[in-house]
Amino acid sequence: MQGFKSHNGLQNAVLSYIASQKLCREEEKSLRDIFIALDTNKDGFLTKEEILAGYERARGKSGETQKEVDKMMMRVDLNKNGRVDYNGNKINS
Ligand SMILES: [Ca+2]
Repeated sequence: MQGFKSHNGLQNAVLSYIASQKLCREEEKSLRDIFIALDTNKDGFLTKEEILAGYERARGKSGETQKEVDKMMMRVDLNKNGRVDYNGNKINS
């Protein structure tokens, strides 16, 4: 999975995608690629489980991984529905 090598890269990508809706086309495409790669059931949303699975593919399984994903979801899951919407240009909030 190219572009998905370090968890910092992933976390920054997800957080910056949420934080800024004004990405250039190339940035948006590469972030969407990451989201799409993580969205294993292809429903247009990333659940915590899917993000965690992506982390574990990149880094291996550990308690730390779980904690980091928990933390990240608290920041990106703005409406607390347990998932991140990457369809369209706006994140649900
Ligand atoms: Ca999904």
